[in-house]
Amino acid sequence: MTVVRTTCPYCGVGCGIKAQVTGPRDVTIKGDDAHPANAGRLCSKGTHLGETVGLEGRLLYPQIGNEQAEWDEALTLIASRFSDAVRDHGPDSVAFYVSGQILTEDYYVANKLMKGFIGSANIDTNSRLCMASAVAAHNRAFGEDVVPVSYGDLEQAELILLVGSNTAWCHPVIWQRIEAARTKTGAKLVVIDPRRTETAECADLHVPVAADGDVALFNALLMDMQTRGLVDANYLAQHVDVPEGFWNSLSGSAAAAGISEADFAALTDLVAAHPKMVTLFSMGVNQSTSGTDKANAIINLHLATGRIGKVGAGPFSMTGQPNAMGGREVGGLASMLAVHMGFSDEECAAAQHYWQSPTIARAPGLKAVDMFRAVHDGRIKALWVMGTNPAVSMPDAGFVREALDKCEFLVVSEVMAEGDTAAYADVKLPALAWGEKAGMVTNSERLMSRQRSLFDAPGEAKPDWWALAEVGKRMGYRAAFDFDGPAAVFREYAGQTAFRNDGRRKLDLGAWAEISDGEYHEWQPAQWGGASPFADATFTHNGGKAKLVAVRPPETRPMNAAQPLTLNTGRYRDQWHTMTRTGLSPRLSQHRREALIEIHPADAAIYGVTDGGLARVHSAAGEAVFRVYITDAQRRGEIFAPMHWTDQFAGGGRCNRIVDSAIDPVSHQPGFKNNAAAIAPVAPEWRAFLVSREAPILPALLYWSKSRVAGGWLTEMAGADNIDLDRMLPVGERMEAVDMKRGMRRIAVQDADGRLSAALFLTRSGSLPPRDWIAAQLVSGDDSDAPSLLAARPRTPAPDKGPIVCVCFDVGTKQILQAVTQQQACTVEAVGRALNAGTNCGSCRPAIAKLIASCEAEIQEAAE
Ligand SMILES: Nc1nc2c(c(=O)[nH]1)N[C@H]1C(S)=C(S)[C@@H](COP(=O)(O)OP(=O)(O)OC[C@H]3O[C@@H](n4cnc5c(=O)[nH]c(N)nc54)[C@H](O)[C@@H]3O)O[C@H]1N2
Ligand SMILES: Nc1nc2c(c(=O)[nH]1)N[C@H]1C(S)=C(S)[C@@H](COP(=O)(O)OP(=O)(O)OC[C@H]3O[C@@H](n4cnc5c(=O)[nH]c(N)nc54)[C@H](O)[C@@H]3O)O[C@H]1N2
Ligand code: SF4
Ligand SMILES: [Mo]
Repeated sequence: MTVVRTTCPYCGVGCGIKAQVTGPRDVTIKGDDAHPANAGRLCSKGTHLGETVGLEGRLLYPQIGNEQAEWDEALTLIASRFSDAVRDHGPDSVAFYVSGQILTEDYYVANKLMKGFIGSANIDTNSRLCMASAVAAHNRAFGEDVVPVSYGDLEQAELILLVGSNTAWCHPVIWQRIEAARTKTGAKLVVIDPRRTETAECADLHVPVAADGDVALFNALLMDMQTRGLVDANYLAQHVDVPEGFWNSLSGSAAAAGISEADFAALTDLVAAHPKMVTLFSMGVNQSTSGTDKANAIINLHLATGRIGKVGAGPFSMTGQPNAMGGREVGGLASMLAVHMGFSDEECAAAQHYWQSPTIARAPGLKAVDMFRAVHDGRIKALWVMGTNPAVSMPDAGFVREALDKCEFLVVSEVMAEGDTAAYADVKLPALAWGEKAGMVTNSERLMSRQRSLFDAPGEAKPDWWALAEVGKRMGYRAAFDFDGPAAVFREYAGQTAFRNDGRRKLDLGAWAEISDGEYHEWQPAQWGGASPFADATFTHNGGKAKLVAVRPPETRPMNAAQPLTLNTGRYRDQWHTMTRTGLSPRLSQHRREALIEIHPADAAIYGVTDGGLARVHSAAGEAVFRVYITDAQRRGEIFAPMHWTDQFAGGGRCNRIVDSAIDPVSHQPGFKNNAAAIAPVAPEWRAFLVSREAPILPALLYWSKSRVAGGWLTEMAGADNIDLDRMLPVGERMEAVDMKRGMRRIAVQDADGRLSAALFLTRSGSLPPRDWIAAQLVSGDDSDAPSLLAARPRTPAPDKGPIVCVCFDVGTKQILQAVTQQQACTVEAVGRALNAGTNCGSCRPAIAKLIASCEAEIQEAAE
């Protein structure tokens, strides 16, 4: 059995994996202890990758219309449609919309084809929704998109600020490194987030900033540092350009940031006392109509206090996707040309010369939101979407769907056959998925690692770079796209970063421009720019100085009586984006089975929504239906919805139905986290759930949401009218129990072998039984004679675990609370010893800590 060293396909932490292939589509996953990013650690998503490598639902053959086609036919069609559009309407009539989840080689070929050979810069990526504000801020401050720090700095810092980041859920291995460092060094942790997330629960200080209060907050911090005499005048004089009137223009305050004076004082005291400070930030900063200014406000604070380029200090924008950084390097954003070059005559000439290309893009292209507007109004005739699901993930997704529908020619490169975006495709191309494809990714700290293949290509799936290169050849550019493998693409890319660079840009991979196929195969993780690219305090701007950027707090959104709430959106611990992969895993589906709308108890009372009930949220963009979760972790007046659910998993729970497409004026990144919205209860006539071996085909309903369980599906439903639910049930032997008084119906269906194939529980006014035991009967079955099933009561009752917290060992809330209160397991470690919970991937450790904290009173009592 071979062990392959590869990299996790999820987040930008970029953890190394040791994958032991145990069968044709089976793999055992372990963290790679030799990988510098994670030293053996993995979170829940990485740990359970093995559950997502099956071929269920995969797109395995090219399709034209919905008919299977030959690759040659599909590629020739794409080349001719793109060529026709360029001939008839010019290069800007076509576009690529790609992803931080494709590999560096894929990205390089896409960028080269669009900018050098088609001659347009209409290539943008989902990184526009993710990192664009950080990129723009880096360019404004440093003159180049360079992350100034490394993970190692977290272990050296005295103070870590997390801004707009739910690190414990979204960058869990960075989180684990922070937690380990805090234990060792006593470093302080501050979380600046409107919500009291699990990350915030663990902090020394939680600053519940108001939506988009960050510029006001960081400006106020900088003013406070100036008052205290903590601005580093020497560093500024030697290494930073300070614009005229900068200090007088600064405005901001605790009140403007929406926080108390006490919280502000606590924060400034910490910042003043600890020069070794790292500020990590992600989507709460970037995804905002003031995102670029927020990032610059953070960078200003670091530059002005000289807290950059030194061990344990610097601003640190985390990347979301595994190769968001690789995409930024090759230049896959419409706002860059290539390899950190912009569109000056000199840079255009350099790129054209290096590519020996017939043409070159001379100005920035359309950025995501504008690109779909151009598709909608017919300016874009042909669009190629690769590795992203814009029908779900773009703001105002209803508009984006109209655009996709209208698009004259839409190509979608996918790994899944059915998807919200793929539904609109004229041509679908089957891509290699993680575990099959091979190439390079760059993580948040500029560390380049290899993804390596574990399995043979299934069906006719091919690498994305190959499909792009084949289209390039068929458009007439045979020599320029004649690559014999990813190593050849990588060499050409590395060469471009060095071409006419002469030390002007930090991104220089010239040392790898000639590596052999063998060396590429054996590649060990390597960091470009070194651990601290600004250690010498020279920046990329002409003259070598960084720049402070004068930024003002944004205007607050005018109060709107019809939509009085602020809608914030984001992520769950165990789901990845649009769920095309994590949604396949029964274990990962346990953490949050449905999309919840989180709301403060006082607001819930005002708007009449109840915990566990349903609510409709509406905004100017549209409406969506969610399960209600009442929690005082929300600020008053703010609600939170997850971004993950698609039309494949829920009817109406897609949050970008209700997020509008307002963008940051500098980066053009959408402000996903601050929308005006309203909420109202939904009162269904009936509620039901279905446990089934096969995915059900659902009629139109007021609400439905399905999730994976071992051996099948669990579907929650609610409706207004009488609907013939029986049609959803498979054929087989049926048992039924009806309780007219409570309007309860229970039906179980067994197959010919007497195994449960489906169970439906419906009620009009009563409550529904717990789902877990019933769902478990799809696989265990030994306990499930018809009467106990219909009574929803096992013959040998097992204790109710409560909602599952630890998905690795199936440990629930109730078990943990019991261990805490009855076995005095009062630390996360003690709970681990008692129940194993939290001892594998560690993703649930913050949740366990929170449960322990919730028992504090009882623990005290017991101790007395
Ligand atoms: N489990 C999981 N992990 C992931 C992903 C996933 O889908 N699932 N996706 C990956 C990707 S691509 C990305 S981009 C990252 C994102 O990682 P994060 O940025 O950590 O994730 P989000 O949940 O989008 O948003 C973070 C926080 O920003 C807060 N926020 C909202 N508005 C504001 C504001 O005005 N100011 C401040 N200071 N905070 C605010 C939200 O309340 C939220 O808790 O995660 C990566 N990792
Ligand atoms: N409301 C709201 N919306 C958001 C966000 C938010 O916080 N709130 N966050 C935004 C952010 S930061 C991001 S990064 C985006 C993410 O949004 P998307 O990029 O749309 O999400 P994914 O589900 O990761 O989409 C990847 C698609 O590519 C397919 N795929 C996987 N591997 C491959 C491959 O190797 N090749 C090809 N060709 N296809 C592949 C998958 O099946 C899937 O359909 O969402 C954005 N949208
Ligand atoms: S933190 Fe988790 S999701 Fe991110 S790379 Fe590591 S294992 Fe993968
Ligand atoms: Mo992202």
